[in-house]
Amino acid sequence: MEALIARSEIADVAEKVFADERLTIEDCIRLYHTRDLLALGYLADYVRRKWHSEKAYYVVNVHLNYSNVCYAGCPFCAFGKYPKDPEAFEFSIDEYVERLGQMLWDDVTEVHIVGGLHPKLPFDYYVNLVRRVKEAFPHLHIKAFTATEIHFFSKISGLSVHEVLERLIEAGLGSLPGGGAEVLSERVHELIYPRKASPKEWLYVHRVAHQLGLKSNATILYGHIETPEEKAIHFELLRQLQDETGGFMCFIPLAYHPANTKLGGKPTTGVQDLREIAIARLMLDNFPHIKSYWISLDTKLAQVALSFGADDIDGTVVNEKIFHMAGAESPMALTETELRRLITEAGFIPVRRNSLYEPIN
Ligand code: V47
Repeated sequence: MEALIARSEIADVAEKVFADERLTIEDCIRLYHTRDLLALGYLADYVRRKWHSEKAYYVVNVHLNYSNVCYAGCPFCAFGKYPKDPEAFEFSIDEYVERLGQMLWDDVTEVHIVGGLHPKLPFDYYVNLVRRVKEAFPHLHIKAFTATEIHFFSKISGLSVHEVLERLIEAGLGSLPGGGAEVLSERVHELIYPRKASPKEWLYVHRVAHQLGLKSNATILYGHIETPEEKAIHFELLRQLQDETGGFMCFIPLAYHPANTKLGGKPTTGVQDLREIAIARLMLDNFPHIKSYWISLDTKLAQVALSFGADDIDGTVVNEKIFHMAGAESPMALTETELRRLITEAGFIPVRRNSLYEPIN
């Protein structure tokens, strides 16, 4: 294979990868244009195996949104609804805890909690939500609120981002999910998520979270109006912050799903999806984990992505709404047995993990 790589149009980038040299923004743009998908995949797999050898991780978790009410109105999103929309919902804290209880079985170790930017709920609602979930289910790790929500809580409460995070941590927050980054570009921000945290604000929340000892994830939403240059800068910004703090655990490329959105457009293709996973693995040389989120890629491609740089396949999930409202045809849940089978059949060793990537027997 290495002889084939030497003849590939990305042979010079390959040399850097084998020499453990950091790729540049220009290298990244080249990788977005190469037709040599197998060479790209081989390089990403090479790096992935250096980090994790044959291991591929999964988590036994559930997702439960507290509300889909959102005033931001981002045109790529089919999940958020204005308050008067017949599909808008919000749970009281009692309802939330009850519903969550119905979804839990003995084995679940994580709940993923996100919502929209709700124009009316006070900051105390979110603190109490975390506190009540932790009191009711002390063994659960609470991965909650994107940096966009944290930034919004700071605006509605008049507290600093630091104070908002301190109060949530005190209530039982365990880590931050990676959503809301979209593409960290001023142009993309202005065009498709102008009412939400800007790239600088999103990065600031993660910086403060890391300073407070909270681990977090990062995402990119690809396949809409963004350019390869913008994605390369997205990686560069994340890589710089990670050099500074070391607080990111995992990066998750999210494929844009256009159904029921104002932005519309076409779904991504398999080649594009594998390219994004592989480039993420090569550019984010200081991120331990790259996730092929099966909800977004569907199970078959998420499995193949394990050979294109991904080492984590996320979890059992249950009750996902953001992608399914935008047309995702992936199942609503997978069992632990199904996750293990996907990983094993792909030639890797399944490792059940907790939310901080510690193996669980
Ligand atoms: O930030 C919204 C994206 C994200 C659409 O940290 C869409 O482990 C595709 O961040 N098509 C939220 N994507 C989901 C998220 C996430 C999911 C799973 C695990 C983790 C983690 C994080 O979903 C949003 C946005 O970028 N999104 N609408 C859409 N139509």
